Amino acid sequence: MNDRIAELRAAGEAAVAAATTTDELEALRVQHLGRKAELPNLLRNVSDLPPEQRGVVGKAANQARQALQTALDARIAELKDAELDAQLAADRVDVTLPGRSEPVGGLHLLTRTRRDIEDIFLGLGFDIVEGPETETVHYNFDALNHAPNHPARDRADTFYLAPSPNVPGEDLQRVLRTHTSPMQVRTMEANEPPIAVIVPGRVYRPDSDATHTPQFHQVEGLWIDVDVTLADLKGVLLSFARSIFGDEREIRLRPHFFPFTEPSVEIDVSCFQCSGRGHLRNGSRCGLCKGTGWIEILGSGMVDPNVLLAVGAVRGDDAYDPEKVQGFAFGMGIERIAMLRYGVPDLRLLYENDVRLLEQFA
Ligand code: 2NL
Repeated sequence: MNDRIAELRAAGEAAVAAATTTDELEALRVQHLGRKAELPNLLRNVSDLPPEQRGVVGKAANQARQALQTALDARIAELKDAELDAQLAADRVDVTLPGRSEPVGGLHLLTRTRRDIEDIFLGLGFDIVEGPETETVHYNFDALNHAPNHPARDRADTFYLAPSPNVPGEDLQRVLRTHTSPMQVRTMEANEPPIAVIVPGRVYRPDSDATHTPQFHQVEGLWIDVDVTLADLKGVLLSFARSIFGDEREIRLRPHFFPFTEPSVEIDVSCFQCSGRGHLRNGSRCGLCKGTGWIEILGSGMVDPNVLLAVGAVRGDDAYDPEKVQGFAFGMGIERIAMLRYGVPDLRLLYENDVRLLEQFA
């Protein structure tokens, strides 16, 4: 009996030593120590032996079983380590390598256009500020020289918000801002001249067609100092037009009206499709500028003294006295600039998030 036990132990230990995978070892455990294996059965049946053999055989079988168990555990631990090392080596990736796929996606045309506009004005010395999308009627209209009966103030002509009487300080009538100009006013209230800022942001108007959405994006700008003139307006906006539409561009100023500027102008850029000729090389009429050679890109003007006076009234000083300082302001729709630059025929394409539109310009 003891010989058989020694045999079983030796065979088991040899098999364990020869095993090369944890799966193999699991099979060996079942084979040598499982329910149907010989050694455990031997132990289980020790009580059937004659009393004088029970102690010796039981002890030897128990030792053999424990030895096998220990050998199995040790070998399993060893192989698990080795298998993990091998797995880690095989799965190793160099996270510093550049990606292998073609670049996917890209910035939205509106984001790219806004950033390009921002870069140009940063280069000209302007700061960028952003303001709230809901504004008081004071900042959106009154402070900007919009007369009390101005049509843009009509309830049917813009989005008013229900007052929030429970919020302290929220007892004033608010609107979704119709332009970013309120932030220029806030900037003047908080800073002495000279100031030169642009204000990009979302604005809201109740229009909806191929070239108008109820929500769109604007960049407005303002430069105030003791001697800023219409010549500066022209120089800055010519520089902008050339940066964004090409070095060959010219601009022209057409008289216009805005409530907050006097005089006011609309600015056209010479057509970058027909180089301002109004017709293409084959003689056909240029579709982009509709044969005029000019494309409207933004509105501008010298800040109306009434706007500076309203700022002065809030500040309670003469820092913005219109006899001492003056300046110009301008406003443009980012959608319009993006559509012109990228040849997008319908404004709504910019909001449908069809990747085929984005991919064309990636
Ligand atoms: C347009 C025209 C414009 C302004 C915006 C402005 C702001 C202040 C004072 C005076 Cl604080 N003016 N902004 C001036 C002229 C035109 O925008 O067609 N925008 C899309």
